[in-house]
Amino acid sequence: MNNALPKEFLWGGAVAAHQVEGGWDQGGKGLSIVDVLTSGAHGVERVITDQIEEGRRYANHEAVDFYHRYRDDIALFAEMGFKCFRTSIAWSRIFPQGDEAEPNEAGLRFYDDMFDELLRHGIEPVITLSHFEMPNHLVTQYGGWKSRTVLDCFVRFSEVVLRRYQHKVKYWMTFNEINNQRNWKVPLFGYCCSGVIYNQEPNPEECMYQVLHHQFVASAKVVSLGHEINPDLQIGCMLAMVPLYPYSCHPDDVMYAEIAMRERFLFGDVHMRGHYPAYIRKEWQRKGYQIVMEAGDEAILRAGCADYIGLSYYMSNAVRAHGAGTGTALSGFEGSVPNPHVQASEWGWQIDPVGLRYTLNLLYGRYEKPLFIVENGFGARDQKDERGEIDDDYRIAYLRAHIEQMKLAIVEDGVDVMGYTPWGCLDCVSFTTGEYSKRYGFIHVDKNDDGSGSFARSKKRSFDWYRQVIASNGETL
Ligand code: P53
Repeated sequence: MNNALPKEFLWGGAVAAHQVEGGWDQGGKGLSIVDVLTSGAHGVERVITDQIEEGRRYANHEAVDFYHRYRDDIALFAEMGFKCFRTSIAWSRIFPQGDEAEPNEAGLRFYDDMFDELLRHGIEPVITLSHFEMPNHLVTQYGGWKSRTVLDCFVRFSEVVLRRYQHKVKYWMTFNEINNQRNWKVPLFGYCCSGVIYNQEPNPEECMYQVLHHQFVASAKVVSLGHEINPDLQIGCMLAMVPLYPYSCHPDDVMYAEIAMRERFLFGDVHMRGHYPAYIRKEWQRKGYQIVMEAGDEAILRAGCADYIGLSYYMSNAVRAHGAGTGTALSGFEGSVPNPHVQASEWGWQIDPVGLRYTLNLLYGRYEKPLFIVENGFGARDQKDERGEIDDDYRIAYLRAHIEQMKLAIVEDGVDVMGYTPWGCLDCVSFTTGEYSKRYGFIHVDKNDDGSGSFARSKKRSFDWYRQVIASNGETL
């Protein structure tokens, strides 16, 4: 049996524009929805402030200053041997308000230069079109993705960047973790996915499905358009894959978990099969939801199936049919209960490497399309030792265990995995909490929650470890 990973396997790292770039008001960039989102902490919610308020902290304004430092950062990625680098394009750099007829040339040039720098080092850019941000104007003026106008604006934005970068960027994804907003009770998720705070709507769940319909149609349009522009482009969807296990072998738990998993599969089903599955039509009927669709939408969905599934995997959750009610916000599912067989991080994320192999098999079995692990990683508080170094063995242990399981999925189960890009390869601003202190990187950034710090970069112990992993194509773990 061949135990080696394919030689073209895409090792790399992942971030998102708003979590690293900073330069929030530079190069003609418009105000983005994340520019009015305050810093929080574990247990302290981030606040959506409509406009920038004095005396509040907004970590995304500066983030880790990648906007000015990307050349040095990319040199470090190259030193680790990255084959690819995943980031996103900030929509508000290209269309500051979102509804202009013409794009902002300075914004386009920034990404041209950054992509050129990657390519010069032989690093393939992997680009998400929408990663938890949009021009704020599209929210104040149109109500975010509730509006069909925003769909058109997004397609225009996508067309501009697909055309402009078609010879520099081959791998694209439409909406980052589109399924997070299924958890509509947490305001942050709907806000960042779509610019909509669902629990302020008269019927939050119905509204969420309407918004999703707009995004599914937008995604399918962009896939078709991208293939027209250049048939070589690979355009994927992107799902947050937190598998929901049955808490026990009680048939009710097993059936409960099956139904719970529809909160994940719905998204894969529409993106990859090009139509709404039977269970969701039944749910809409049962609840009396009227999802407005235009003539032609179904044909658009059918024609625009995504080429691959990008996925994040950090944790698994367990669900229980009876006597639950301790649901955690992250799983988003009412019946979720702590899994006694796994341990959780300080932020309550349950660590489960086998769950990655399980997830890859689940997705590959259902869709038989290539998978790309575009996020995986361990958020932790790193401490410098007396020599000023960070010995992040816990992060190495987490990544090693997950890579081992990924290899089993590829080598033993035959799952087609295109690549692996650990999240936050460069320390960045946490999405859920807006902290600097929840760190994922191989590269440390000297920046703290109170705003102090020089932005200086330094290598953690995991830096050399990951370099070896890549150099050996996953043999030396
Ligand atoms: P932070 C939940 C479950 C899995 C992934 O998160 C998730 C979430 C939260 O929505 O989000 C992804 O920084 C997301 C990134 C984010 C990363 O996880 O809160 O795509 O933007 O930074 C890690 O620790």
